[in-house]
Amino acid sequence: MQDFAPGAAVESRRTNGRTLATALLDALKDRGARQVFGLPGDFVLPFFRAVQESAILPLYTLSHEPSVGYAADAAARLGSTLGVAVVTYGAGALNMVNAVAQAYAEKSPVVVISGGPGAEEARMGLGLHHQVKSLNSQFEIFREVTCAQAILNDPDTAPFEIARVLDTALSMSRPVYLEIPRDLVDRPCPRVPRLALPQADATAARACAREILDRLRAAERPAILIGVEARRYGLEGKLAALCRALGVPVATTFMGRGLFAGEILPLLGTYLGSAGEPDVAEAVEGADCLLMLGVILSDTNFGVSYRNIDLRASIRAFDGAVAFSHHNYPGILLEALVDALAEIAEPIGSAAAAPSPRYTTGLVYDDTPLEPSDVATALNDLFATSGVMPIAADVGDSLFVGLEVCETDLVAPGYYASMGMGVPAGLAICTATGRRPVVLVGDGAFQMTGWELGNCRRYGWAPIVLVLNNRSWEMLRCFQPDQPYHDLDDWHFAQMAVPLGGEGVRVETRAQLKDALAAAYRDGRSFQLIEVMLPRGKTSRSLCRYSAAMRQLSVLKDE
Ligand code: TPP
Repeated sequence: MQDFAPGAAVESRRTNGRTLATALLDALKDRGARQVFGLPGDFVLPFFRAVQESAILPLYTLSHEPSVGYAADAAARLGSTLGVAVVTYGAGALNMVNAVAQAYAEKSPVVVISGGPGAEEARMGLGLHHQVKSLNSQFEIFREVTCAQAILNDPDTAPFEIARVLDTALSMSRPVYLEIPRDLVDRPCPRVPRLALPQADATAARACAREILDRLRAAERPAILIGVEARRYGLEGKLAALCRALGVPVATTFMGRGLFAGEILPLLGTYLGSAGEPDVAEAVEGADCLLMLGVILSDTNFGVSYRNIDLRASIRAFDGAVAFSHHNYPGILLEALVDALAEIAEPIGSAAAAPSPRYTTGLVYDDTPLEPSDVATALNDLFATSGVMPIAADVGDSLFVGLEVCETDLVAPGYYASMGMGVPAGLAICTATGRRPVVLVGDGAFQMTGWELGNCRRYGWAPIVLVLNNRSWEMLRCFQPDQPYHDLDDWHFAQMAVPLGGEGVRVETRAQLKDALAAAYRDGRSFQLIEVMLPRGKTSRSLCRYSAAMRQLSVLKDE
């Protein structure tokens, strides 16, 4: 938990008509939140009314709480800022735990706001509807998946509590939890203060930067690997400049895919170990000094190759600390380190701004039945003529098809890997960026949250949604072949599009896919669902390589 200096609050005691709800909404907006996603219930109705009537932040309701959490998470990732998810007590909030857990694991600052029982009803001594074990059960559950929490049961202390919790979310880039008793929502409340955050220790950051530069200079084959903290803290521009100044080859992690779209730097591509491009693997694994900036040490980032990376020869800056050999520098935020490195950066290598990696283009217009990688080729063709679009990819082969599409903004849960994020993240792209996204989602994941497309018409959203329908949980079949329980039925998703307010078409050949994509691109009036029919037992080239590499690992050898 963040350690704030007591008494550092610069606080006005006057309420000026401000209520607990509007004080919270103003504080969210001041700290960068741009919208609220939610699903109401009786414990949170007073807060919903306040959100609507105050119009401080626009409100978007969705149909199921997991989607609310995923959308808030995606908005946070896209804007390098707070995402907001508002839900009711118990049935609502607990329905969102998995999405918040994912945001925690992947360092996304989602603010969970839950309504809660009022003071009077808490004193009744009766079990309240939506209560689990005690009235605090929900708080305790969220304590595990958030980095700061508060129940705002005292309007006098609420401003400080809100500031403490929201500023912790921003500085740690992890989710937080706020519960508002429903009878306190409209109570007068002073403005939420700006707290004096602990200052980064610039001297320590400079000392650390000097040591890092010495090590990079002494190395024969230095390399830089960059992960998601670069986006979470809005550092892509600074990092691109630093890498250009150093002239050291750079790769992004699997999770960091989509970083630096549009930036100029010596970027080799995405590091995927033995499942990825050999030149990227060689640069990262062959480095005698690997500088890892903002990288989560996860199996998806390194699992297919960890035996090849010498962590002793690496420098790891993550979660506010820097570690290498037996040295540890605590309390150094990534931005402070990047700034300190930029002050002293000098050319170490001669790696120049690399031309973008090549991606497959030129899908032949014919009657050949489709395979998964054809989807990426068709998108590359579309983007080459019409400009790139942001992508939201779900878990399954969609994630790997996304890796075969040229560099563009990508939202995908590459570590915790919960299915169901694709469509809600696509909707978040629509509202958070105003850009039209492409959603890549398998039929299994679409069965979970695809219905959220029914909310597009109300808000004027028009994503292009590619449902990769192989009538199968195909990714699991890669790890465990020949089991009938991986089979799914054919749900004919395209036929559901019109009643949901969009357009749908089912495609089976390359020519049909090309035509459907062109038509979907032209028609931005409503969501466009393209149901891409794919054979069971066939995955993208990237997933083939990844699953082959994973199968080498002992955990999967027996399957
Ligand atoms: N439940 C959740 C919420 N997340 C998960 N990752 C899983 C289960 C395990 N899982 C990983 S991939 C997968 C499953 C069930 C299958 C995905 O199927 P689909 O969306 O059809 O995509 P495909 O694998 O066919 O490309």
